[in-house]
Amino acid sequence: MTAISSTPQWKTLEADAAGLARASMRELFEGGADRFARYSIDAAGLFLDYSKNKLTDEVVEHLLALAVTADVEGRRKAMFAGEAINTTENRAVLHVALRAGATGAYSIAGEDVSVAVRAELNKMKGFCARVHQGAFKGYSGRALDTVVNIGIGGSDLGPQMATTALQPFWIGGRRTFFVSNVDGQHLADALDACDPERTLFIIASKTFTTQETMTNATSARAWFLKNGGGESDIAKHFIALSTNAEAVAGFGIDRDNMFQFWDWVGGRYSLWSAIGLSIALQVGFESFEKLLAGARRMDEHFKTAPLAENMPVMLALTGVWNRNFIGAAAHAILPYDQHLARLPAYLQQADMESNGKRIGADGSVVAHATGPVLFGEPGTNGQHAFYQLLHQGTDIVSADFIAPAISQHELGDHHQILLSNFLAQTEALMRGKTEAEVRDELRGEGKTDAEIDALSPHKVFPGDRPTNSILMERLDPETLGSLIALYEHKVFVEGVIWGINSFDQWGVELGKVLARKILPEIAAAGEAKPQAKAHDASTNGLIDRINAMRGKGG
Ligand code: G6Q
Repeated sequence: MTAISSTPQWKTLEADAAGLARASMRELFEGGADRFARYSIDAAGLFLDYSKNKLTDEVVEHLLALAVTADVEGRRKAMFAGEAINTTENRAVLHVALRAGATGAYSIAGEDVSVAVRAELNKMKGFCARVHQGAFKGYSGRALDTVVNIGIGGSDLGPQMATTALQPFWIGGRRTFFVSNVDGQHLADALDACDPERTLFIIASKTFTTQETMTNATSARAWFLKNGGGESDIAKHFIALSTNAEAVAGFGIDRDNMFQFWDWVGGRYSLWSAIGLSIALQVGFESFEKLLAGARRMDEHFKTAPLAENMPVMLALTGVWNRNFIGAAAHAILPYDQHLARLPAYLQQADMESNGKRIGADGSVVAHATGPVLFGEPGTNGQHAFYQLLHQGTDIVSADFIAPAISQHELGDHHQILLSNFLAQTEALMRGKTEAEVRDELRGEGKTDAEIDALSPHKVFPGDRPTNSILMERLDPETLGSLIALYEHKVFVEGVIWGINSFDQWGVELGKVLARKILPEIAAAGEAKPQAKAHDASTNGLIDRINAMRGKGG
């Protein structure tokens, strides 16, 4: 297989980037009045403006040619056809089937999976109704108004992000806690706020073997038994979301209380499956269905729109352009909506676990950069923290700015202030501020020539920092569904171009194995342990230091 970076299409883009080195985005805007119209897309309730990237028509054309060379269309077809595109695990990648709706039909190796998907959704719907109506009661006969979702990674970040994002749609009087960290403080803090008579524990784990989740689940069960519940009450307070029926039964959870999904649903793509039950319980099943419908709209768009008008494709192409040709090694996710506070963390997993890889699908080391480092915070908080580096740092960082035009809580002029900042930042990042502008401004302030000489370099903004702006009318279940699906497909397209398998995650294994080995070497509080010898000097030294500290704590 020819490495993508050896193709003529890639070389052309390298030449484009070199040719544009001396041009500025300011000039590109001045040179093309219709730049905004040309470089924007309306789809599935979202609006993407990608004009504030250092692109020209030639670059766009060449990026599209690269997408064709990488066979984005063929790979997209293969994904939707249920082919085993996750080659290292020999699995189909069919999260789109989870949101296909009443008539959608998806199959894997000739087997229609939609029937099972719909059956499980119906089971979730029925369960939500019973909980919401108070028919599914706790051991003392009280309704369950509190949920503790115990899961980690894909079994936590998606449901947590979506539940947080949809706070205006929460059913009054209901609460959900998300416990993921094996740090006992995480579980303890949640349990402190829970009444065992009214709490439903959802053990969310695809494999039902994950150390953190099983440790938390076991401790939650012990807490429940210690605080009023009996063994025979477990079925009323513990349910499981998993693909592993045997392990669920082993834990003591009733088969009827297990909601299943399938190995063709990757953990980080699973919020649309039974893993989304915590979302549905908090916002209601109708809103959950709207979330699925929003994603479905984006799926349809992604599946059918020509590459040049395809939002996930064009977003991905800006990603490839900035990463591989402009040199941006980091990408910021900047939602101007407080309820999207967990979106950066969610997308960190979606993007970095999918595309943070150095081995191509053919087993060889790739010759180009792959996924960038993702980070972010809601605006305007980030502006008062790390935006300094975005504007004036030595590295180029690309960014996605995301905002609803109308807030779910229009309070005074808050939202106008928020939006003015949203717009000002991308304008500033694109335009920058030249030395001549700075000197003029300082002269206008009455500064001396010496003061101007000293201060002006610090006040120059180089500009040319690439950004995308993503708008929606309101952040609601549909637009959220659409937004998440947009990023899922964006990550997929980038992975195809980079020639990697976006759907495995072997890089999380080594640390897990070593932690199991080290676990018995950590002293219980007050215990003395022999000197560690099995590791490198640093790890041995740290184990000894920790054990010395813990030895005193008996
Ligand atoms: C996601 C990853 C990973 C996974 C967690 C939890 O794509 O596979 O984040 O979701 O490790 O796994 P379980 O759901 O099996 O507990």
